[in-house]
Amino acid sequence: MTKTILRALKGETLPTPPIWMMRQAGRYLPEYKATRAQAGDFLSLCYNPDLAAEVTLQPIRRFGFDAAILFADILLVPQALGADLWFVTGEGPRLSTITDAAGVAALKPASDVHETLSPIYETIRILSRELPAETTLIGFAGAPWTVATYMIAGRGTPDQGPAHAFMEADRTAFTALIDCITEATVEYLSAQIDAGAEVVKLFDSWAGSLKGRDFDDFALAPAARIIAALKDRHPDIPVIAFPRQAGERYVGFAKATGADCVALDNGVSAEWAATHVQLDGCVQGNLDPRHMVAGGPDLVADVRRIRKAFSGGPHIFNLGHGITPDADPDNVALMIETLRNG
Ligand code: 1CP
Repeated sequence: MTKTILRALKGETLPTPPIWMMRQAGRYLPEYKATRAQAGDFLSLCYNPDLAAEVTLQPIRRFGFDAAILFADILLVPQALGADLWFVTGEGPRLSTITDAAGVAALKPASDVHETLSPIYETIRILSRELPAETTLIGFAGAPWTVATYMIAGRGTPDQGPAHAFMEADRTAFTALIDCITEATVEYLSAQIDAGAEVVKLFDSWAGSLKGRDFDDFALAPAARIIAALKDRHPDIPVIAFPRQAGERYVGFAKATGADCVALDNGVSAEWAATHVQLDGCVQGNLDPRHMVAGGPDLVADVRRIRKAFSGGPHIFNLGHGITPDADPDNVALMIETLRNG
């Protein structure tokens, strides 16, 4: 029997949509915090295949999600390309910055990324052995624009200002950076698939700050290139694209990029997306992550509303963005129980 997530990704409309959750392994789970403490810092956890596999499995054991997502981070690719990367507790990631064409030219070639990233492939091999037979293993990478915003600013930014400024100052050098990340991402995701990932997802968390031609050139085109290269090497592996906060640009995104599924944030309504986006194939997501903090009847009502809105086509249930550290695991259980038992 084919796994439910793979069936939905092939275009099947299922009576109960399969479910997983962005950031399902994370700080809202006490068992994650315990393993994280054992590993030391966040990067040591990412690069420790046994412990990374353990935290990937924790939400599967606790909740029985239909998919597991590899535990790693989108910022490992910049590190593999030669950037310095560290995490400041309570604040987030920090990287050495790229400020001009010379900085782009100094990056390592895409084919070199495996040297740094090989422990990630080992995590995937462990998970392929240890996951329950019905659970799908999802690999992932950041989309080039989102990864570039961190490489340029050296940290997360509310408006991606430094990346926009670089783009305006030197579009050629900026395009070279996007091309470099694009090639590295093809290498990385291909190797994840070779190791056992059954689906891959591209996270373009900051796609919403690209408009017009910039969206075409730096969100749509790189995703299309990555997906075409992956389909060439691995024609049967489905790809989920997440151009977060793309708004109206969600329309036609799957067709333009070749993605098998588009992940929706909670800034668009499920009813709108059902008529404008789901007509091209599978959709995923859309539940406001704040429900995982607040719970209660509003959570139950929204799960039912989203399920109903997407019931006419292929759908994978998920949040509109990652679950937050202040979420209550009981609300996750309530979401799953509402979905599966009406
Ligand atoms: O302290 C901790 O334990 C670290 C918190 C944490 C976690 C659990 C970070 C730091 N990364 C992760 C894991 C992670 N990151 C996963 C694992 C799989 C899962 O979903 O369970 C994934 C898919 C990511 C992807 C990721 N990392 C994205 C894209 C998705 C999104 O949330 O928008 C982004 C933007 C990052 C960068 C990053 N890594 C970590 C933080 C706190 C951030 C955001 C930094 C910022 O913008 O300020």
